[in-house]
Amino acid sequence: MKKVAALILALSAFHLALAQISVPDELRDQRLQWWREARFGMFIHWGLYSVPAGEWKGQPVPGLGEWIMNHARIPVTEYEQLASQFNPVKFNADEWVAVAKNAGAKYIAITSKHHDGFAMYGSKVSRYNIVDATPFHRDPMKELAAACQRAGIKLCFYYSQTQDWHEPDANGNTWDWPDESKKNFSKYLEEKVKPQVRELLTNYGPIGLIWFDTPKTITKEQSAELVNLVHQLQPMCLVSGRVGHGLGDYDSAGDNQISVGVVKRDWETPVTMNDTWGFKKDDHNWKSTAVLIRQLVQIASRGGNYLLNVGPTSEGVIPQPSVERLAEVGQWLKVNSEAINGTAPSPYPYELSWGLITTRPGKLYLHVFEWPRKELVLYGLKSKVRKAYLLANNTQLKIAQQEDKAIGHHSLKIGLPDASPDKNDSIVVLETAGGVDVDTTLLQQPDGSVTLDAYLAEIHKSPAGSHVQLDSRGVAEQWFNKDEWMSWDFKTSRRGAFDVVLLTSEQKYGKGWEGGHHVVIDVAGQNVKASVENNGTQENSTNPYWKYVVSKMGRVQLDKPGKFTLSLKPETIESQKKLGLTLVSVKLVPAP
Ligand code: FHN
Repeated sequence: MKKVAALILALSAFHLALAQISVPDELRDQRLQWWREARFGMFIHWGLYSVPAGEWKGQPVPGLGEWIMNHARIPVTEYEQLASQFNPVKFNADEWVAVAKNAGAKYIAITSKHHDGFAMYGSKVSRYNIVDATPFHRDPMKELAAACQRAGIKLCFYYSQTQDWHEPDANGNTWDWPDESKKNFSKYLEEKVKPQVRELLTNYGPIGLIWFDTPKTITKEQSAELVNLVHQLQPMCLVSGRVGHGLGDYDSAGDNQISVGVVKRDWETPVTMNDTWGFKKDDHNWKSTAVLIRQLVQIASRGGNYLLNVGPTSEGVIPQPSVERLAEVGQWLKVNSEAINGTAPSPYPYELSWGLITTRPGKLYLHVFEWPRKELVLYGLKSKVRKAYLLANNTQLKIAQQEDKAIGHHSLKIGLPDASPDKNDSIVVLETAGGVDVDTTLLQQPDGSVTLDAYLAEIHKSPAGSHVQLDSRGVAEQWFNKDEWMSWDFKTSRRGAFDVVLLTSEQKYGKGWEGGHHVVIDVAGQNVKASVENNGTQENSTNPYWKYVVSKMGRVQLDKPGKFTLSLKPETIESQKKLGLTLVSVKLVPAP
């Protein structure tokens, strides 16, 4: 009898464990509420790495500042010495929180422990922490928690769960402990990660989110255990997507990568303001405020959150260029937050030539980056527009709405003043009668062009394998198989001759570009055969880390307005550089 009872108990424990992994959490939506409303947070990478600030033994160390221990293969015993030099006497929690608040950020996510393993809070689990191991002896997380409470900002903790270069059993330190077979990851997880996560969620009041990072070799069960631990300690605390195995409360896009198209799950992207996360004294490659605002809008228009990083110095100072840019973003948000916080994504699956759209029920916010003279024209909006005005100053705008039933074409003309209210992004608000309804077909735009993005293509994969895929930027890559091709349906409202232009992309992380592929483009019974050559490059509006390559392919004629299908089929694909064919979009540009 006892045996049966034990078996039943064991089975139910097993089922419970499975249930914890697979059952969707009903609290998830509640947890995400503040976060969806926020749309914008400030990331802080701060740790011992701010002492060397990118230089080791007089030599600059290339790469991310917070990775210096790894990149320079610094032994633990040497790196530990940095703690005695870390004394951030200029740290002032209220000032940091004020920087975030003035920027319009609604949450702060700060490194409580990065990959170097050093706890930036007073931990009883390991003496390798800011209170016990540095002359500072203060707990900045305690001070930040109090300052955030005062300012109404959510405090969130970054925690590196898998990589810890200070620990023999964790991932990552192959220079002090090269023998991977001796590593006992579970021991590290049980003895450091879980107790430290417990401390962070017990000693600092309500925490908005634990930002786990780089899941690497963690198993699904181990990720689930961390998720459960967080939710058990603070049921309303979110868990970032990088806890691993899709178990986070939301998805995380790659660093500095902005997801495209209609993204199904809640998502966030972390972005550097220069090229590093942790402070590096020689990194002055600051993104302009115009780019930062555009990134924020681009992410919001696709239903995501923007987590913009600052890397304070070892004295505890947020670099001035970051403070200035954040203040400028804040000035813009003071006028325009209605078009960001708590908004829903654009109803269009593609971007417009002049900018982007965010929405609320019955409202569209047209973010106009390129201010047209006198008039803005929007195609495809089926809802009746009751009113149009500038968000900045409430100026009412004249509108003319038309429908051409014969070709199912909707056009809205909005009269604009000559000068834009904002040099970066001026917002036109449209109030609609009823909900927002748009024609989601790919449409020819008011300037006559048609853009067919790779992420909106039908991808015809070969059963033979080696599949072309879309990376997180929406760029088609891994295209080595010439039997794989793409097609798009689109609608035009004007006839004419068009130049066919291909936009391909440099690959991420400086891997470069490969050309020389022969492709055939078919549309309206005509085909254009050409080689993909570099006829010029084009900057990407929100990401300086790769360029687009423009290839002029030829000319086609579309004799009447209507529906068309365009296909792009490779005849040969070059792969000497192992990069193959990429694709951002095919464009039809009205011929001069
Ligand atoms: O390796 C880290 C890196 O140092 C930084 O913390 C970023 C922020 O998203 N996350 C990892 C790389 O993706």
